[in-house]
Amino acid sequence: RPAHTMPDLTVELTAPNGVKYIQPTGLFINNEWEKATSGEMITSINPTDESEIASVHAAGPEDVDRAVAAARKAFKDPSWREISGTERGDIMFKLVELVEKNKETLATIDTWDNGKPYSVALGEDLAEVIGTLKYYAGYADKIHGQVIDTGSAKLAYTIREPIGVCGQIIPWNYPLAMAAWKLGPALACGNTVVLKSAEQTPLSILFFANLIKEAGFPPGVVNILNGYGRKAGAAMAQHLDIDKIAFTGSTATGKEIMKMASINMKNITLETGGKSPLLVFDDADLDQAVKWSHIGIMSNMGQICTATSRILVQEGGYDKFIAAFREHLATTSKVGDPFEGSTFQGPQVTKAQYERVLSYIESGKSEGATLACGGEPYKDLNGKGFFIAPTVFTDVKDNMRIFREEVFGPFVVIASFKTEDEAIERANDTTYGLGSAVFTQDIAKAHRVARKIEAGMVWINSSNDSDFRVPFGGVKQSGIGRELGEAGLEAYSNKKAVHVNLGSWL
Ligand code: TXE
Repeated sequence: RPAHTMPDLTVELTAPNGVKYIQPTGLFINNEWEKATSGEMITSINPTDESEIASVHAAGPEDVDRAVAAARKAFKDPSWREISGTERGDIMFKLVELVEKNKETLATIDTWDNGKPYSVALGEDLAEVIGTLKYYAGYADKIHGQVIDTGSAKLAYTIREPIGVCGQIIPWNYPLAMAAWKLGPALACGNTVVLKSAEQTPLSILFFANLIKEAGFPPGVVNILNGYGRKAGAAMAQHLDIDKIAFTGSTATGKEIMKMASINMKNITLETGGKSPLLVFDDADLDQAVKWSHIGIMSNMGQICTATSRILVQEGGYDKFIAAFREHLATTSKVGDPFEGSTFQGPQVTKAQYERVLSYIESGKSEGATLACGGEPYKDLNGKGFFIAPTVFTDVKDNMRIFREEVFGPFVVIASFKTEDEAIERANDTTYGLGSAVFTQDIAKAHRVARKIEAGMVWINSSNDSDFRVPFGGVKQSGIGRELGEAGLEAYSNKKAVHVNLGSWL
């Protein structure tokens, strides 16, 4: 039954920008809406004014079992398993069309639930969702093996096969975009999926689930669960009938998932935390370095895994950089209601994240770094909401917590360096290795540094300029495996080798 015929599993909502829509609140299993067995609910809070938006069902282990059984059945069913890549692509293109048609509603829900500016939700997140799904829809009929020449007595070839039932656990910073990064390659390769949204932001993906059904995916191919990490997420990571687990979130949780996933040696992709360096050399275009540094840490309220949160500036340009960065921040980083067109920075996603950032501000102050701006909650909207004034600490020492730990807020540390070797050494002196950025006009230096930096991604003269056609992922404790680009397809398919004896008779 469509969600709107099930009054107890939907609620009619009007968002702060006036958009009215029907919000599903159940668990999406087998293309149907279901209640959680335990009756447990999750209430979504609007981070802008701390009001309740809606409550959704919270899956427990029994519900995970049902979703996995649906996904397994769908994986074996000819209606998915035996169709051609072209047909899979057609269903995915239909989904792209439906997302395009509903993008304003989807962006509205993400802004309401997550707090990100509406202009960003629509112009960046939804554009990325559409672009990513379209990119992988186009790949669905181009996934094939190889013939490997092994001499005339033998024919050897490979077949690219889906992995099976994939568990996907996503975070709250880009609710729909993270879902698209994971669903796109999984579905293009012919897998079936149980996806768990983050408990902080369950709403948009539930609306998206209706579009999955409408696009024509057979029942059970995509199942979407709301649920807490320690209950639903852990049940997925330990499930014996899930073949792969893909996770984006904190490094600590990633390690736990890795342990749990070992129970049946699941294929695993992890994209975890970071403390990504951004190096500004004396010969850089200062104006560009300032603007990109700002985008690289202050966009999405600093809740970006690849945020370039450690800025290292060569000593000749250090003071100038700080002055220009502060100036740019003051004129650009307008904090406020995310539905206001001029807002650059909305609230942090939850009270817990807000308090976490404030605790790092305290840590920076007590460790003796210089507070160059911000350093306190931002109070405007009647004193409500999880807003933080964009915060900059300078003269930060490498051993300070704020230099080493991921803060995940509009919070940046700036330090100076003398030589190229020193910059590289300090950039690499971290347990993380996700993003990195280099600003210089010396082309040889740019590429030299890019090679030496221990990170999954390097931006030369930009920051966080990610693209769904290019592989994304980390080294060290920032993750395992790659998403996006062709690498995303590798992560969701196995290569089976077939050896045909053409004449090696015994
Ligand atoms: O992350 P968690 P949290 C970082 C960032 C942030 C910190 C804490 O520094 O401040 O993590 O955020 C599910 N078994 N990032 O607590 O716990 C959970 O339900 C299975 C970086 O929100 O990693 C959610 O769906 N699953 C990051 C997802 O994991 C579990 C994005 C992420 O939650 C689980 C988010 C468990 N035991 C936070 N525990 C990035 N890399 O972009 C939790 N989950």
